[in-house]
Amino acid sequence: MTAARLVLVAATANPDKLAEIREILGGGGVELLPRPVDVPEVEETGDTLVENARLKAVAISDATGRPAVADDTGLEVEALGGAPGVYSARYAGESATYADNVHKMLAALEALPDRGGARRAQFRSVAMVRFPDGREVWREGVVEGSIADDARGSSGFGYDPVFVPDGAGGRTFAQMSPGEKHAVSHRGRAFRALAESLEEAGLAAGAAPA
Ligand code: ITT
Repeated sequence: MTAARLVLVAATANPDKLAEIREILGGGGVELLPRPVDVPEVEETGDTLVENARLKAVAISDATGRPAVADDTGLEVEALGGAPGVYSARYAGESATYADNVHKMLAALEALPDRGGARRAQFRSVAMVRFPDGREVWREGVVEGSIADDARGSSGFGYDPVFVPDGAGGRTFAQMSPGEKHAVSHRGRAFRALAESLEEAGLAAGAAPA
């Protein structure tokens, strides 16, 4: 007998993130539906990744009456006091492009007396499922690394061309295949842990269907 799949509506409006979440969860006990286009953009007014993930998941779950899954992610750079962190999407302004954000980060590090030293940094993701009855399950994923001197590579998105994860031979995420990135990334870790928790709670395939 095949276990029932848990159907989740994606809360992300970022197609690059949606593609990664699909790749990471692919083949498991979760089926992912795209974010409905008629739901207005959610203002990310929280001070933490968990608060912002909750705002996005609640909005989509309330609008659709179905369980929703959200991802909130930040890049924390030690020499910049943890910035851009929760403001990663709008680091260089409300309508900043990925390139604008990368440029601002490299310039901010270059302006420091020792160019930011070892440029230590980490990506942090919170992956959260919210059910229409108010239950929620969330997990966090972190990957440590450093910020490169210059942008390198063309895979991935966002800050990938300047993030060098530890243990990958000095390559940036943008110089790795999607599978290599997901194996060690913040998002890969957060969503694999989330899928495991949903399974353990009997909410996704892998557990006996209700
Ligand atoms: P949603 O809120 O609609 O999901 P968003 O792009 O606003 O989309 P976040 O608030 O989580 O998502 O913003 C995080 C930003 O950090 C994102 O816009 C990218 O610039 C960057 N980012 C997130 N994940 C990344 C990754 O895996 N690699 C590189 N940069 C990433």
